[in-house]
Amino acid sequence: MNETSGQTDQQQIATLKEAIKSKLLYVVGKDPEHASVHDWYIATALSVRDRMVDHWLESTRRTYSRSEKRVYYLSLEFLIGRLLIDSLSNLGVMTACRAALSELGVDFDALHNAEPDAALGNGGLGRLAACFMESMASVGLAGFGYGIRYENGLFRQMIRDGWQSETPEDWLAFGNPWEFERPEVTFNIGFGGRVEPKDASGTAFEWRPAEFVVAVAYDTPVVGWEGHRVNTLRLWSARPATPMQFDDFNRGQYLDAFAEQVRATNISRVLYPDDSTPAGQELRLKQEYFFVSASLQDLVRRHLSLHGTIANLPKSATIQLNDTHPALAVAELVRILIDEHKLVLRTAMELTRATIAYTNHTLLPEALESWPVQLLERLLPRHMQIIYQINALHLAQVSERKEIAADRLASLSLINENSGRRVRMGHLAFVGSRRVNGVSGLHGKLMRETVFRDLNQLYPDRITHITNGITVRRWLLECNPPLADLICEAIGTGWIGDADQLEKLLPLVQDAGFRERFMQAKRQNKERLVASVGRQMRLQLDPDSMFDVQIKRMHEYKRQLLNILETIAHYNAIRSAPMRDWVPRVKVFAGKAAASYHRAKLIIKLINDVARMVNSDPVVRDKLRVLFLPNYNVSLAELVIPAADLSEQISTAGMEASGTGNMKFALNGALTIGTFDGANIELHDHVGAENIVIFGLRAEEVEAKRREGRDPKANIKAAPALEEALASVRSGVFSPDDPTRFVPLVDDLGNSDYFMVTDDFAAYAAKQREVDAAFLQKQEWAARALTNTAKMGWFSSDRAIREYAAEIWNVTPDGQEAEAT
Ligand code: NBG
Repeated sequence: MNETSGQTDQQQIATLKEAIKSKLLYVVGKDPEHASVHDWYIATALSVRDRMVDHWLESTRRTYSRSEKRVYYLSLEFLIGRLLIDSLSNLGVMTACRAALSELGVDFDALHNAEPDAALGNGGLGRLAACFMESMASVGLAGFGYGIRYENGLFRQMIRDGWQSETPEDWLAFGNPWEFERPEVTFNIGFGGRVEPKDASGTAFEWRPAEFVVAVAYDTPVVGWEGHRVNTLRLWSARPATPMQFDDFNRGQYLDAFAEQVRATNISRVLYPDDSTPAGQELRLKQEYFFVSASLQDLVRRHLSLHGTIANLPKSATIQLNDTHPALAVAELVRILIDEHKLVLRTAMELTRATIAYTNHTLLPEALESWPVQLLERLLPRHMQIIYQINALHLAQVSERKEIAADRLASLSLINENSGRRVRMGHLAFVGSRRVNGVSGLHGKLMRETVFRDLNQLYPDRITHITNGITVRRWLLECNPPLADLICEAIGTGWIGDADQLEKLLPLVQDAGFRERFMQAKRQNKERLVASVGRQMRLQLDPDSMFDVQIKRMHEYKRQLLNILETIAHYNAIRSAPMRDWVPRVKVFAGKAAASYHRAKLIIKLINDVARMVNSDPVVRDKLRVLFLPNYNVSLAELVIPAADLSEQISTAGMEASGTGNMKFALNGALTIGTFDGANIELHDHVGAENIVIFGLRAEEVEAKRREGRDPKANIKAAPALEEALASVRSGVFSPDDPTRFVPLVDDLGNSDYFMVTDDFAAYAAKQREVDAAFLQKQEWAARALTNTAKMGWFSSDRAIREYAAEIWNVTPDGQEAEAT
């Protein structure tokens, strides 16, 4: 008997089969004989979605009837990936669905692969938002996500002759069976225009926008573990306020007729339009305001319909800003409170601050958002006015605090007067929030010491940190069936909803038979990857080799360059003594570089050039393979992570805010080689020093070295293997077709080496050889890997969400307002 449906398994299979057949016939409009795998996928997804709807409506009714406090998660990115397996698994109908499809003669794996990834995000920040949505539903919180329904998500990466090229990703090409369009839920979003006094008093103003765009809602149900709660992810799509210009059309001016339509729909066209041009920048700002305004109008309307007055908004709603992209929410909420609800600034700010909280995800200066005052004045004149008022109030409060030196005013101001006048969005978010959190212990500390040093002195209780987490449903149960089955057999299924129970595996670390089975599961995953690489890249890999993996966005601070240089040094070493007993390794890389990030793209090319040479060299065959897997996305991660033996988390210390890939690998029984950075530190604390390989400079050492001045040339001299590797890259050994291709890369390492590759190289290379030796000790390796899995419960996003609920949102899992902290 199945718990959620009350049906026997056989009944469930029969019902699903009928449902799928009926969807295929009446919704897709095909008969089984002529249906493509894609048709079957749509029919299956629609049948599964039906099963969510009852739970969904029930969850929504509960939220209303119990007046549960809602958590609104505002994020410009949700890196969702596929939803079929997630939904089947959380609804408990995975086995039944497989059986139903098999009875229908449909191959489940092919069907699964027909689902496109919803790639509405760039990397960790967007994936975190997706994990958090799933966890909010799983722990029973009334979470509600708001974002943009981009027609084109993150670009598709192609590797042509070793270079990255980008093409649009059209995940909506065949429709999206998971979403419900809500044509009746629309809001007008204004841009431009003027601000006019409302009356003679000169205190009340009205914004008269010059143009409007319409935001239309699309809802995707997000089902939590065991289907108890289904929350909503509401994504906004942009439509023109007026239909096409009929007159123009009739006069044959077809382009003019649709000009407004194009301008409006561009807002939800692509994720992260290139913002290196003024036009791109304006579009990005429009996207930010578009989704903030639609979301706030929606949530204020919902609140008023239930509570009648705006005064108790913080009792029914809490808004989490995922980075500064939604920071305009502060100005927009204050505007709504002042212009529409007649509050005075001070009260409006208090209410705003009681409602909003902000998560910071990076300290990299180039990623700290700021907008030119001029642009804001033109696009959002009323908001700019309000930002000035918030700033005046804020700075007046600063002046009252005698312990704050007067020369701090400039750095505390919301407006940066230094390089053209710009609004600091991090400051705006900070001033408008009750709590501001970092995403790991180190990151929280560095926030206090660096970007928010002065604001922290002013509001010492505001900054906190909550270490990121990952959902163990997607990142173990669903992506690693061999290991998940083994764990369930050993300790039951409780860990799926309560990841701390993974600790029950600890006694089994001593059990040789269990370790053996644990490594067999790893082996199965490696074989799955080997088969896929064999098919797609025509490269034969040996599953007995150590699979050493670095997959993440391409960025200099993440130091893929350090990894590939060490690979070259290792390659040289093998070539100079080919008969030695080398531990065979497969070096796996994958990741996208921003389209305009030339240096990162050059590093991709270097990896591919090295791969070509190494993989065609008979001397190192069986000892070293290098591959760059194209088009990294959530689905590829789900294939590669379970197959990894070694996880590369090697950022320059102090630069990776947290990392979440690090957690996924460790959960799946890979050992980490990493720096003391971001959540690697907490990983180290949880799994124990003996079960992780740490190397390199610490954050404070990086800081001190940068301050005192460094000599990268001396570092290179002191590390002959690095010197040799660099010399070969520089002289064109890997790029005979263009010998000077990598000269800028090598010269930069000798001159500035901002990311400290040369400082950490020797320590990294030495640790890699220790890892080789450790890998040969199969029993100990298995014990260490298993301990990693067993100790990862704390890194569940359920834990992170509970911490947000308790420390920031003041809400208990049953939706009640907790005692204010
Ligand atoms: C990223 C950090 C990661 C972190 C994720 C999620 C941005 C701006 N930041 O270290 O680089 O894990 O956010 O918090 O994408």
